[in-house]
Amino acid sequence: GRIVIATHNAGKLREMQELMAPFGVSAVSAGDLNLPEPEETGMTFAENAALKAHAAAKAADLPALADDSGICVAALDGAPGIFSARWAGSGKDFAHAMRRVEEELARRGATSAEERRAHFVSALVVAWPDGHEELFEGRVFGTLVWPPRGDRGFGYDPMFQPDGHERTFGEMASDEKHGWGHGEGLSHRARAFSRLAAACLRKDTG
Ligand code: ITT
Repeated sequence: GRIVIATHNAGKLREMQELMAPFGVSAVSAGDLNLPEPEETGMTFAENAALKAHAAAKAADLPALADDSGICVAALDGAPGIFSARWAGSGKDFAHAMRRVEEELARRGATSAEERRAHFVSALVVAWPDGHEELFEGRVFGTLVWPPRGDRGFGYDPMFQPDGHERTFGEMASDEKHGWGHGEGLSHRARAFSRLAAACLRKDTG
């Protein structure tokens, strides 16, 4: 079968392709098909993932898989959250977005280790052209470091150190960030994919 990966984010696309590789499904990206980018008007990760997946499924007349994700900082009342991409501005400047997180923490006097807690969320929605959809979510908890470390990954990776690890996501090779070989995986996206895979297995086995 063929599926559309409904993202225009290159870093995310690469990870989704890697995470889907074991399934042997042939995937084409929304960018390759020149699909328009729908406006993300939802109030939750799940709503925005559904918006993107349904728009791509309708436009391409193929099943589509979308990821809506972001980083939630407890001491910032969950910000940037669903606005994680938007904090980088039109120039997609994530050095700036990470600095903004750090400045917001300082402004609020959030300096203790406990106040540097954050988690990533990934909401994956598979949508079919007939309007059917399925949702899978994953999250990973950790600590925000400053200054950022590492130049791998994308987005906020250099600032995020997952619990139980010494390296930030920005210092990890993608296999390590996915956490392959360790149960449900490590990253929010890998964990959402584990849940998707588990649901497919349940379906196949009745
Ligand atoms: P699409 O909507 O086209 O998929 P986008 O970048 O706009 O691309 P989102 O609206 O889901 O995607 O924004 C998610 C942002 O959250 C993304 O731009 C990153 O900055 C951040 N993010 C999500 N997953 C991440 C990860 O694994 N590592 C680092 N940052 C991540």
